[in-house]
Amino acid sequence: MTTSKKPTIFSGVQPTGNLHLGNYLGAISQWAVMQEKYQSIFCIVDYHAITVRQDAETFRQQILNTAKVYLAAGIDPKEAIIFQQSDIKEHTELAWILNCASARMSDLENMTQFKDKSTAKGENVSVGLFDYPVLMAADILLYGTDAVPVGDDQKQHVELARDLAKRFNHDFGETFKIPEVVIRKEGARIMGLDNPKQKMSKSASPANYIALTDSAEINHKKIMRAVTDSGSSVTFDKDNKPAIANLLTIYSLLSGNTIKNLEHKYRAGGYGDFKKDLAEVVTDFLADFQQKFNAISDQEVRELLKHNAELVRPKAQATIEKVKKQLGL
Ligand code: ATP
Ligand code: LTN
Repeated sequence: MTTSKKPTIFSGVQPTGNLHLGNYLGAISQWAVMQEKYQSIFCIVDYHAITVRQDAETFRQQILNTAKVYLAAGIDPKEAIIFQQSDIKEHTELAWILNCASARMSDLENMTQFKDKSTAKGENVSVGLFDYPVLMAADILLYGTDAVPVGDDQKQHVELARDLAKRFNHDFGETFKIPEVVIRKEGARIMGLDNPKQKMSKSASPANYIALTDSAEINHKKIMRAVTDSGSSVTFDKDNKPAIANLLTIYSLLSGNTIKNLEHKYRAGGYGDFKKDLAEVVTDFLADFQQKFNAISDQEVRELLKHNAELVRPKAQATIEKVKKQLGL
């Protein structure tokens, strides 16, 4: 990976819960498009996932399944490097160093995701959940990342990574590249089917999301039951018709049809026909995706992850060496 002249992209998904259409449309599908032009590194961020309690056996399988999702979404293992975060101890090492040298309590107190997630968990919040964005900054900065393709909700975390890198460079000498955030125009924030005011989330109830593993029957039910807006016209209006705007976005991204064309197609039909057709589009997508997912064995994934850890390790080590030197360690 050191020989490539292409700019580097780095991104990751937590191997928890059910990955859903929001993860796919907001992040992973975008990676597949970018992989040709960039030296691409896609991480399974298992250390982030343990900020909340995981069941060990389920977790082990979820880590493998997340790699399978990347592959089924079209990430080419010959073009891109898929690896497991906990295989490279330099991630936690750099996180600690950034904790001490660059991150401030006030930086982290301002993170909206922490505020949301900690409010939801009440008293039972780990220190790791608070520190989560610093580990994310370490992930990004270890590899000299140029760009970070993520969904809209992660923008604030990437901005923190930029700030920490700048602060470190200023205080200890030029060390880190400053990464750019990349957010796609449509699909950056897919909303929940049961509540179009909140993002689709795997931590919500199953009625909120379409999981990439949902059967045709379940998917059909979820879409037919998805909340709609008052009125009956299928028009894209995020402010006044957030539910229909969200369904139109999903339809458009999965079918390749423009939103304008879809509005025209359903101008006379009302919500029923529109939802029925959308359910079919999503079902076709899921069938194809699941066929690819199921064709990949656990063993294949284990070998790929093991091999790829060795590909990324030298760069991570070189960065840590440089950082330690700057600090006198
Ligand atoms: P949760 O679904 O529990 O809120 P999360 O967003 O905290 O999960 P991940 O599942 O690790 O964490 O997110 C992986 C990627 O998917 C990130 O780039 C994130 O921005 C993107 N993503 C997650 N939800 C959505 C969504 N509803 N719309 C668009 N992108 C999303
Ligand atoms: N916090 C991210 C996952 C993540 C990530 C990263 C994304 C961890 N490390 C580095 C991009 C780059 C989330 O989506 N929840």
